[in-house]
Amino acid sequence: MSSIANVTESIGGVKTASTNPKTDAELDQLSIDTIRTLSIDAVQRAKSGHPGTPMALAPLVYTIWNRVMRFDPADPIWPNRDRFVLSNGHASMLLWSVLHLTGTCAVNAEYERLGQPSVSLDDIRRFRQIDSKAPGHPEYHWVSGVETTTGPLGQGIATSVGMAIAEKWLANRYNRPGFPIFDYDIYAVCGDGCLMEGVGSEAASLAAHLGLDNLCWIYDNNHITIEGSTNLAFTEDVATRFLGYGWNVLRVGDANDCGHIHQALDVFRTTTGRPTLIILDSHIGYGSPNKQDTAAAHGEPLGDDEVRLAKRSYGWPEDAQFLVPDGVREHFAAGVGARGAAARRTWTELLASYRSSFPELANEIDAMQRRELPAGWDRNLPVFAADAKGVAGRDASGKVLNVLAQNIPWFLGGSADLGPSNKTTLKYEGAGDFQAGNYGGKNLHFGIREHAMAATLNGLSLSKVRVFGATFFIFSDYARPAIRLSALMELPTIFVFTHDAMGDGEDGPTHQPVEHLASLRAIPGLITLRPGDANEVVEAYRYIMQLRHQPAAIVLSRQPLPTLDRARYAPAAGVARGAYVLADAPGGPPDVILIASGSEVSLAVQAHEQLLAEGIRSRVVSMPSWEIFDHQTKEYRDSVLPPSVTARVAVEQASSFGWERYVGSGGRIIGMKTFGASAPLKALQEKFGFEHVHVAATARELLGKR
Ligand SMILES: Cc1ncc(C[n+]2csc(CCOP(=O)(O)OP(=O)(O)O)c2C)c(N)n1
Ligand SMILES: [Mg+2]
Repeated sequence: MSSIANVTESIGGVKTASTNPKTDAELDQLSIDTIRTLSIDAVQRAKSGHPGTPMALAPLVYTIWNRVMRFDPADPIWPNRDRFVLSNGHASMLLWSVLHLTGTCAVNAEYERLGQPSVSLDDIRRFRQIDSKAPGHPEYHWVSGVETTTGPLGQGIATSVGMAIAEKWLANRYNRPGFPIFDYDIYAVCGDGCLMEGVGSEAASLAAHLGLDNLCWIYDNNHITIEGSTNLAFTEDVATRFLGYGWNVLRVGDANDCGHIHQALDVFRTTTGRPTLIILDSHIGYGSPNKQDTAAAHGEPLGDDEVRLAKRSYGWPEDAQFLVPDGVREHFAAGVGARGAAARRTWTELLASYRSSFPELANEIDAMQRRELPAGWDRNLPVFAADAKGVAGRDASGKVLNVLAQNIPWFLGGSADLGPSNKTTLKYEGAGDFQAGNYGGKNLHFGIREHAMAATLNGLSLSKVRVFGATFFIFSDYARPAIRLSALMELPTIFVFTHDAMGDGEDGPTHQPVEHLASLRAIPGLITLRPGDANEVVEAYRYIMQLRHQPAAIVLSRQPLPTLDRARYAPAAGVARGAYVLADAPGGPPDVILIASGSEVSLAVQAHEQLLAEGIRSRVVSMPSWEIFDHQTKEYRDSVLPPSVTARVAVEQASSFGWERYVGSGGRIIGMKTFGASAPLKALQEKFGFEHVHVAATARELLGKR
């Protein structure tokens, strides 16, 4: 209300060069109201969006950014910047406003600073329109300054826990006395939705267990969600819940009280040993006389009349649109701009002298930031000798992970309490467990929290640490929303899934994945790999580790798989092409092609030998990854699956869904059409047709040779 006199002087671009100097408090209010009105106008112009929460939280976001955060708008990827996560992503206009007003610069996918604004006023005018840098929800990789993609409620706060773990790990490895190279904080703003979602609870529990005192969540306690009052479905005592987890819980009773908000943030910064939750009482749609405190303010434009009334209540010129009054940009430049630039300058100087004292560590930091691997990253990878009994996929994986984690200092990971079964435990001397008091450990223990594990892994990936996380393949369902986000964000997160099919037979259908491969293959950008023997496991990791902007899921058997004789069959290096001719009929094209992945590869090879002995010219294609194969040249794909050979059989212990694309209308699919059953593996293989005699018979039948 204090800002009207000054603002009216610059309506519609007709500026009357005010000579009234504004006080800091006036500039604070003007800046806050600018965030509010930009948000209101953008939603109104787009005819869609969420105005109410930006109207309520503008003072909070203003205080965090302009008073507290160490963030340099000139370099939004400076490694030691404080992180800001907007977990209630529907309030994205908060972020677009502040990125615009701070003049945050754009960076491209190769980490080059482009010098142009990340979000222009024109982008805000085109909020939610095609190609605007102000999309509906915060999109990492699309808009510089967005630290993580949010929108699916709960993901942002869960991801922020990974960012906090990363900071602790980085500080432990790289800081030296007098060299606090990593000492940043993570701020995450969330709403009722984030705190209702299970993933938020999993992550909160883990954060407190790990004592992450670099993490501050601010909870927008507005008692409103889409359907109306939180009395409908959310009446728990949030403060008591978080105290129970072990958080430091603070309360700020008025979301417009920047002084108290600032004080609470200061308390967070001096609190050690536990994360902080600030419960902030707010009024959704603050300033809108008819919509404040109602669900109507959540997700629809206010309407022209109500926009005017809201602006009037702020003392804003009622007809001005997308107005950034004189002095606001300068106020951000003098606040976060100056503070961030100074902090980055000091840090850059610090890093320079660190580099002369600790050149190797500095090089690691450089490589990590560019998502490069250190020289020799793949030395000593195991080679497995031919062996009919063979090695379980998970065992081969465990050996590979233990080598990679020693070669790549910043490669770490863990499991959702299944380390001994997933074989993901890093066992070499000094690997250690990541715990409060031992933030240098490389074994992460996520507990039985698959969803938070996957989101946390994304937070670590966003922090440029290279990570893997493991569970049984069946429970990838519990992690799927975060797996999807890793693909959407183009992060090289690695998901290790063992017990890939019916290998733990007796556990029964609850533990036997069926549709999971198809569902992961359906996620754009995710690389799924189901290697067929131990050497394919090695090659799968060799491929995965070189990914910089894509997540991967490696799907591994519980039971031993024969290690194929690579002198007799093609080298496992073919994995890098997604599918390759493993075994062929000599001299000339095949009559029939058997295509298999994982445990079914050796089955196909057995069937192939039998068919060859019968004089049938068969070929075996090992196909660990559809996605990689699909990206090969047509020439290569046609050389593996010649279009003229239409007699094709696909064998995979998973839903048959989708295999038509490789076997064509004339082919056959030996897959799953039902759930499995509880029985020893052998009985299941027999019941569901995963036997080489059945594969051979299917091929024969296709060729009309019974
Ligand atoms: C996982 C998930 N479920 C549902 C939604 C749809 N949705 C978006 S906002 C919202 C209500 C959120 O309420 P709250 O977090 O209190 O936000 P406020 O309206 O207070 O800003 C819902 C259900 C979503 N974005 N993500
Ligand atoms: Mg709410």
